[in-house]
Amino acid sequence: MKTLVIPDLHLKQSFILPIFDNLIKESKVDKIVFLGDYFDEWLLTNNTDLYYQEIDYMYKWIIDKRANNVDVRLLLGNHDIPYLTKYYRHYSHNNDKLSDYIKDKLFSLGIQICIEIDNYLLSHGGYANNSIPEDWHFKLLDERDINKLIILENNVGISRGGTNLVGNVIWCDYDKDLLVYSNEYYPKQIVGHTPQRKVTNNNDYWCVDTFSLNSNLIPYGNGEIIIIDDGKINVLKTNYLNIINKVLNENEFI
Ligand SMILES: [Mn+2]
Repeated sequence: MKTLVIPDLHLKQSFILPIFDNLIKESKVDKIVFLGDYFDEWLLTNNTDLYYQEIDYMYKWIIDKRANNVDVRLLLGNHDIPYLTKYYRHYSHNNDKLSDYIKDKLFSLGIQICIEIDNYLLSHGGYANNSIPEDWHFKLLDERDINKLIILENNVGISRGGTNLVGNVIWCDYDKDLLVYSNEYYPKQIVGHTPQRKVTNNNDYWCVDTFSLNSNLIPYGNGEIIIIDDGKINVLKTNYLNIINKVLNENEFI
């Protein structure tokens, strides 16, 4: 079984997702897991139209893949939670109508906190310090989970400006939490959340957040991605840098 893992997109769905179309067909990808953080990009958090455009694009793209028998799963990132709870952060858009729209789309696609694939535990930030996923983390979220999400989002680790010693699954920093406070119960994990120059692996803790931009919208990562192929991780190069540089140079972000 082949699983394509797609990290943090941050409102760049409409030019990143097409990169995978040929790969999915040619490599016969069976499953796709998104690692969360679909929303919010530096300097663009007031651009309401961009939020609608990118969630609509992603929604249609996923429905199309599912129609072609690809099993697509969505995980939840810290940048997605404010649109479910309406507790907005300084980096969120703060429009209730937009939040209702996003929540409807995410719940109808189905979204969860973590998933296990070929003995790898996949989540947005990771489970550090021997923390164990709760049962509800593996299930599709719904309205009844909102209060639990509020608690999860309010418990921030020191690594990301909070007071908890170690970040939880939503906030866990790859370098400062997961690699420092390991997890003997889950020694194989795949996460996004912490921008990387390239796909990074330390003792089978993989961080694949290679699509993130600097605060001045300069690409930080090289756009590599991974496919889990029957338990083996294959790192693949993409033409992400060409595409993102063209978009940025020609100012195609709306
Ligand atoms: Mn992110």
